Amino acid sequence: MRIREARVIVTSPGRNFVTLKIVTDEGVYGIGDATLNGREKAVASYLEDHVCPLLIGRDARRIEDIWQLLYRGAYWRRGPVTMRAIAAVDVALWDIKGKAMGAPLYDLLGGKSRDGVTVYGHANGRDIAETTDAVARYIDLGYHAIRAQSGVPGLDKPYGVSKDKHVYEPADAALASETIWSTPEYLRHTPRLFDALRTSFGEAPLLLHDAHHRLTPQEAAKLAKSLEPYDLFWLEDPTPAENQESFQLIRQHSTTPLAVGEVFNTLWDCKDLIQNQLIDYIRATIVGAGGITHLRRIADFAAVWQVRTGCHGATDLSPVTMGAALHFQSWVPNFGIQEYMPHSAETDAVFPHHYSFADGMLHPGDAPGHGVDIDEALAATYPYTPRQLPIARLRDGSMWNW
Ligand code: CS2
Ligand code: MG
Repeated sequence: MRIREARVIVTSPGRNFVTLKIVTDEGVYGIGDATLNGREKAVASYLEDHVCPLLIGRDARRIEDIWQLLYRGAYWRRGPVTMRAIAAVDVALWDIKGKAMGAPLYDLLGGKSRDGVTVYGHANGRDIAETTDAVARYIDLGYHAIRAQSGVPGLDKPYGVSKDKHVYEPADAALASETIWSTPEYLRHTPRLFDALRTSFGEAPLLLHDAHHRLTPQEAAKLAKSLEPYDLFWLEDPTPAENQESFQLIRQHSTTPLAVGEVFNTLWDCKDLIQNQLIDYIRATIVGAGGITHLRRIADFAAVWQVRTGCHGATDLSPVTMGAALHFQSWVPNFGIQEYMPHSAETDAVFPHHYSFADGMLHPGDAPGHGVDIDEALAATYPYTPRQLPIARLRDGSMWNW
């Protein structure tokens, strides 16, 4: 089974997505997601100009060898662009293998380890009252786990709060829009949010929160400690994780579970965090971390220290990634949870899929491969629209972490 064609499809049904389609000489095709929010064209070019020509004529069954070719052969290893390009090829080849063998991906990985993939939804509001109402809505929808983000008094355009009560879409302008951040207000406000949520909903709901890289290690330790009475399922991205050692300070002061990794692209980004037991959940994704082939290595490494998966699943990861992730999360023994921000109806129409939501869980379906397709004709009606993520500055103008 040889690779006859590999082409990149850039489409923007409400937001930009980059998809790779690989077609074999036997007519079987597979698709992979290569979307990098705010830098989509970089990955599209990396694939079109440097990777696709390398694939033509190769045996589509040799997934591992092609992964090693693209990783070692680039010489310039790692990074979000390279690893997303490799991920797209990897997932497309796993999709082809599943279709050729008439097997859903989870069966190729080792079969299902659970009946469904527990997900968490995104509740947000401009203030505590609106956020409380949003959490109530998610509970009514059957979610057992809910991420809560609210506006912070005195801060404009807070992270994670949608403008119009629809799904939060951060990439909101052709060039990075500016937001102002101030940590003291946030550190005072956040415990009040979770105090109000526990008062309203009791101990049962699994509550999560994303600090989105905004704190220093000491501030993160302070927040994690202040949230202990509210028994969070996890505190996410408490501090930037380039310096993996910095998580020791948080661990010394709090037992609030920590989750990191949506910006990671290889095992090397999280090796120390995992082996020093500095985190509880690893959020690396199939699209961000080199595909199924590499994320499986990260998950198996994490299992040694009982770190569980908590894959990122925002709307800027396409339905192709969600489909593949649900097969992966159905199999992986050290499963933690899966983030789920439903895509828009126009996105779902471009990417028809077999996965479905019921009783707080997503189910991958049993179609061969990952069960997601792309309607190329419909995709072509949504041309690329330049969009970038916001940036954050402190009130004195200093650049900060968005
Ligand atoms: C967030 C993301 O879902 C999350 O946990 O961190 O929404 C993140 O802001 C976006 O994926 C960035 O593109
Ligand atoms: Mg996050």
